[in-house]
Amino acid sequence: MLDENNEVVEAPFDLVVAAVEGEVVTEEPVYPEVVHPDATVTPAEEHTWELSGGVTLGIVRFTIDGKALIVGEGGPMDHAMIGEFTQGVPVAITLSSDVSPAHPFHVHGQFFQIIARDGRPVFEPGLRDTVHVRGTETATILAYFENPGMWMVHCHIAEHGERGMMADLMVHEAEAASHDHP
Ligand SMILES: [Cu+2]
Repeated sequence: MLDENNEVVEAPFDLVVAAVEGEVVTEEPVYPEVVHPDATVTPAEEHTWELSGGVTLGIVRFTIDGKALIVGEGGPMDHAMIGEFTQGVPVAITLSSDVSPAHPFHVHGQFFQIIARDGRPVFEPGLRDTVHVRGTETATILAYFENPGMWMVHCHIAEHGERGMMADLMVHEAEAASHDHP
């Protein structure tokens, strides 16, 4: 330790004894491969899903496009349909939140890139299955819809999903579209 004149003085007792043996090796950290947004992809359609919520008659509801999309007639997993898409046809979807709670919004079975927030292009590389929509912002995703079938979309905060921010979407197989050809 040092005294008031910056002279080294013997400590009255050992504070810490540390020893390093062997050779110090530094390594570059390993990052996963980055998938950059594909600027050549033009979405075939543009959709907006309005995320909102509030208290009505003392009951908290979280909504997409103004509706709590759990229908509930067939049980707790009975959801309304939010959209129909075609396999391999990319679609831009703007998730627009007008209330303060943030929504980590999850799309089952599909991958997408986050291409804009509040309408401004952003660089958030990588394929995602969840986009964090901050309160009172919009986030635009470019979804590739590569996996056909019926898939769930929902806020990943369980309370929000179970109180309405949960729906189904349908991705039709690409073959169905090609039947038009002779
Ligand atoms: Cu949420």
